[in-house]
Amino acid sequence: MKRILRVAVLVSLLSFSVMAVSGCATSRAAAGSLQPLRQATVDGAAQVNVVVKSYVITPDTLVVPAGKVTFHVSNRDVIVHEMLVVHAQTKSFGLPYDFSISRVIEDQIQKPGEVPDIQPNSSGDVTLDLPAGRYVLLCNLVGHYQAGMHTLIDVVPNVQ
Ligand SMILES: [Cu+2]
Repeated sequence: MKRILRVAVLVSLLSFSVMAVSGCATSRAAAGSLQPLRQATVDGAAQVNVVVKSYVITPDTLVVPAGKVTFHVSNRDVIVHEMLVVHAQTKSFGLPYDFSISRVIEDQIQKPGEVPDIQPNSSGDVTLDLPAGRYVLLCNLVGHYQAGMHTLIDVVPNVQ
C-alpha cells in the first residue's frame, strides 16, 4: 500500500515537472517575441524597416524602444505611397476619417512625422523622438488607408 502511494506520488511529480518545463519554454518564447529587439544605430536611433506594397504596410518589428526611432520605408509597389506615424487614439485603429475624400482627417490627429511621396522602387527615412505609446503607421493617399494601408506599432519604455 505504502509503495503504491509512493509510486503514485512519483508519477505525479514527474508529470508536474514535465508540464513545468514545457510551460517555461512556452512562456520564454512568448516573452521573447515581445521584447524590443532593435539595435541602436550609430546615431543612437533604433531602426524600423518598413515595406509598403499592394496596400499593405509591413514593419520588420511591432515593438520598438522609446526614444529616437528611424523608419526606413521601402516602396516595392508600382504606385506612389507615403507613410505617416500617428498616435493611436483608441486601442484599435479608430482614427477620424472623411469618407467624402477617402482620407484620415490629418488636422484631427497627432502626427509625430511622416515619409512623404515615396516613389515606386525607392525609399525614404524619417527619424522621430517617440515617447512610449501605441502608434499607427498608415498611408493617407486617397483611399489607401481604407484599402488596408495601416498597422499598429508599440513603442515601449526604454529600460537601458
Ligand atoms: Cu499608399
